[in-house]
Amino acid sequence: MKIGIVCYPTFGGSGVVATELGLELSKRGHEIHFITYSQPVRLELLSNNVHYHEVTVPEYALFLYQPYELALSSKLVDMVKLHGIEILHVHYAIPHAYAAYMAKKMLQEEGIYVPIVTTLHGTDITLVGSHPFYKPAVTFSINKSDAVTSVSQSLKDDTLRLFDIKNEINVVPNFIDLNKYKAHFTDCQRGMMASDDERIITHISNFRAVKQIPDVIKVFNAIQKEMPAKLMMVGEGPEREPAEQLCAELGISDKVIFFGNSNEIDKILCFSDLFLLPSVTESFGLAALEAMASGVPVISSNTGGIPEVNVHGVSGFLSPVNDVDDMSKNAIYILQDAQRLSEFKRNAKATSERFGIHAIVPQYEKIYEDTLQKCMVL
Ligand code: GMT
Repeated sequence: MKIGIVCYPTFGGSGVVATELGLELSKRGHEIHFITYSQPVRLELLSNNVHYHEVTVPEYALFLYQPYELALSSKLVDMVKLHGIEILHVHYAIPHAYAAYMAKKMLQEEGIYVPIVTTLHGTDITLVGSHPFYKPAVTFSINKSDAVTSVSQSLKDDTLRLFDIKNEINVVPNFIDLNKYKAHFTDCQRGMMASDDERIITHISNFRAVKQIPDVIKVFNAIQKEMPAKLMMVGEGPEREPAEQLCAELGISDKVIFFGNSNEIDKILCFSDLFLLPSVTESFGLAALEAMASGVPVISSNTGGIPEVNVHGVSGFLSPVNDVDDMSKNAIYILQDAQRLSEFKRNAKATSERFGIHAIVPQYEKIYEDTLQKCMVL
């Protein structure tokens, strides 16, 4: 199949899922066309089967807001015609599903029919999409998609609760390439980050308010009072500066390393002992899954889709949002006993194996085939 993939190319779960999906589909013989405003961060190699088409928005001083949706719709029309793209898979409803619907309508005028698969990733529903300013357009775009998927049962339930949805929603969870997480970092650079007796705690996110960054710091603060420990903070975003400030106030700055964005999270995870994800809401928690695949247990909130990934008492522990005391207690329980820590590490890895790329990507392929079939009949 010739598949067009639209996504946000920056660091963030939806772009990562879209990119890894495209790359795996290309290995399975499909021709993939990424259409977005810059090359996705995890898309390193382009090939015969993997193409990238940049959407550019010409600046015009009259416009207070430059019309990205318009540029994207036009680019989709041009690329579908030029490359014979058969199906468009858009990740994140806003504004991608909306722009794709406009492209589909323009193409129909020329006798070309391209079905749209929309994948809902989380904040496009729970935080942004349900805002009254966007809700009618998001509802419309979901209902006009030819197939809709969500990354967890919890996100599906939220979508049906928040919007008036007529379409069926298929749950297709986030996935990981388990081969990438085979412990092959013989040069695992733990020694550069911490001494042998220190536990290494890690958090990876885009440092938005929804990630509840202060709770990461507070849980770590409680841990380091009980045992020698270091905290690795990976990512960039508006909450980074206040987080550095909080570390200074607590007098733990020397124990916290802020890395910024990184393309080498597998290397950081390979020397981590525990992962913290205390988010206010989280449709799935790809970062937690990536940690688990590296054999890192997870202390998380029990919100959204996280309980579908992190199994309480097995791969880590779940606590109510903001319950720093419970999260700290659970973290210390895992970390203070070496044998228990090893067991949680093994369990985390085993739990992640349910989400292997080879089990999940065929589910998307089936959705594409069914959608094309259904649209041919219509
Ligand atoms: O977590 C973020 O802020 C990034 C966001 C995104 O849209 O890129 O991630 C969402 O999609 C991921 C991939 O499906 C999910 O694993 C994340 O849980 C989800 N984030 C939230 O729901 C907050």
